[in-house]
Amino acid sequence: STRQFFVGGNWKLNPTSVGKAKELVEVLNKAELDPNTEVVISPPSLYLIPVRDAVSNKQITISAQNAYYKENGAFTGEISSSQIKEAGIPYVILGHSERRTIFHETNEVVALKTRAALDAGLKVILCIGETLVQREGGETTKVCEGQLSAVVKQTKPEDWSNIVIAYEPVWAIGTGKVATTAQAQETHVDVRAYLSTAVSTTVASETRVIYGGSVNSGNAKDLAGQQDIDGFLVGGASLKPEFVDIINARK
Ligand code: G2H
Repeated sequence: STRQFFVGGNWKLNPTSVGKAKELVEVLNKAELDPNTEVVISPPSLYLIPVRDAVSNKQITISAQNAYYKENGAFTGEISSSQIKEAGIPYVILGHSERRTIFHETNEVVALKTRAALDAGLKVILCIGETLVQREGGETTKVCEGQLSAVVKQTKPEDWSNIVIAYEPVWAIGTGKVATTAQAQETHVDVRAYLSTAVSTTVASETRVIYGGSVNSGNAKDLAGQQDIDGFLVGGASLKPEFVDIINARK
């Protein structure tokens, strides 16, 4: 396919100092990265600018982990997509399951945030995924489609060239329980089938659908070999040297 392999490092609320954040960047600056992989690292908001400045390898770009849907105003504690864009940060992660669960973000809020980010000129890593109860209840497709359809309502087909979908089954996040390659591939096919009917066949074939949830250097190659898995969103392992092996999973 023509879809460029994409590996994102979602640092979440880590590390605990800007010095440690720069050390993580240093490892990547010195590493030999597959030139065909798009690499995006996502530090906490406070470290976005120092991390941006510490990156010397042009292959690596930066992502915020969240952004509010208003540009400015009385929204204590928030940062906006236009501020992120202005700071030279090209990406934002939206709809991560931790945002949805811990911070009660609905599909509609995630869709408004996606609209605002695209309007500000950011590219979006849009996270979707089902819980264990939902998977066991046979609701995986329905849940993912509901999360996507809220975004479809806020977007036009041309917006999707600036969206990367991260399929992250909630039961596989930080639990060490990775989805089997077959389970991941199957859901990625379903996501594409949905995009094909809800948006267009072009968007379905050109949008990158990446997998997230306990990806590590041990399982990355097998997952990366699947036809519809276009890369990864990596949490825990993005804080370790093995992140380089995940970036190089197709090498
Ligand atoms: C899923 C993933 C990164 P981890 O949240 O978005 O985290 O790889 O630690 O499961």
